[in-house]
Amino acid sequence: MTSTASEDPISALRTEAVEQLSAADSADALESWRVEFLGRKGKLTGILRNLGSLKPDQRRAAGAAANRLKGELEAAFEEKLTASKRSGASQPADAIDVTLPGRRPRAGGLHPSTQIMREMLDAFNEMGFQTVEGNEVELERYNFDMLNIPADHPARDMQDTIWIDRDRDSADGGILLRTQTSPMQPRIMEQQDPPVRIVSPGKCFRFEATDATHEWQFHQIEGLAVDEGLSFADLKGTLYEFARRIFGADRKVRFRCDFFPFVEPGVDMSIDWDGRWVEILGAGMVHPRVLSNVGYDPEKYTGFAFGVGPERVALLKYGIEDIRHFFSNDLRFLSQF
Ligand code: FA5
Repeated sequence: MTSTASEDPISALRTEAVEQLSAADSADALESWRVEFLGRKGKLTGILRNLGSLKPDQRRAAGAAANRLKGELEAAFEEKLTASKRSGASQPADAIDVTLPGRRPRAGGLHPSTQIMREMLDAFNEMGFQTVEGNEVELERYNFDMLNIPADHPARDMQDTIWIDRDRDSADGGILLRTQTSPMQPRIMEQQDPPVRIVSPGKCFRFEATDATHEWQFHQIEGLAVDEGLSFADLKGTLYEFARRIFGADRKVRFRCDFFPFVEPGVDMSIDWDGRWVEILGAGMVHPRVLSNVGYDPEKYTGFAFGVGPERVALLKYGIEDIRHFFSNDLRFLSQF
């Protein structure tokens, strides 16, 4: 309803203000209403300012009516504001609703590779192996030459790899992303005299055709023990114990002859996966030439070494069907661990 010509200005303003206040349905609309009617330049203030132009007898009555209207409108505004706050109309859409039941905040977690690596390292640490961190960017000399893999050796082809600087003019050869954690063997032996008993976890990179059990980036844990009188029985005993701790006593384990230029003899170890053998590590007795390369006396010392893949171990332990899940950053996979 709008004002009629016969209404006095105060009654007309009351009618207009009440109508518009009841139509104001948001915090913004309420604020606009307040400015329009009660603000410093608002309509009611305008009426109050004009009182001076009235005759004295009219001025008193009009002043009282205008002040009464001001009180009414302020009270109506406060009431509407409180009601709209209670109903949530004045809250932004993303405000926290304190009436909802509590929800657990989403916490981050350790990557499954990190979890399985920690479990594996714990097992080796308990057997007396000390953890040593290594570097992912490696010199050709440590990744290949010191490990008895000269430039023309076919074993290099199997790990044809990611070079950072291949044709560097240096006695250390080129620089590459390491293809295995085995370069930690000569690095550690150069730094200390026997006895040595270390495990070294870290990432490896290979120019690899990927499939369910092969990724182009993956982790390995290198193990190395060198002392007087170490034999192949020590190697087998250590790896059997490791498998028992990770997979339980009932899981079938298989050793087979394998070739790695830096061990002699060499083996690989596989674990039964529903009737199928899946290789988890390569190992062997440290080659006498590798011992000589770092200045150890191969007549006096012997040692064993192994390189085990944590993602392969996790496949078998948790029944994951494809190794490519590990680095595809899919939360549906990662949040299961
Ligand atoms: C080696 O890398 C040797 N350095 C292991 C070794 C160390 C032998 C010390 C003797 C003495 P191999 O390429 O087989 O070997 O890899 C060892 C393990 O790393 C594999 O059994 C597997 O568990 C893991 N691995 C190798 N390639 C991949 C790959 N592409 N994706 C995922 N895991 C891999």
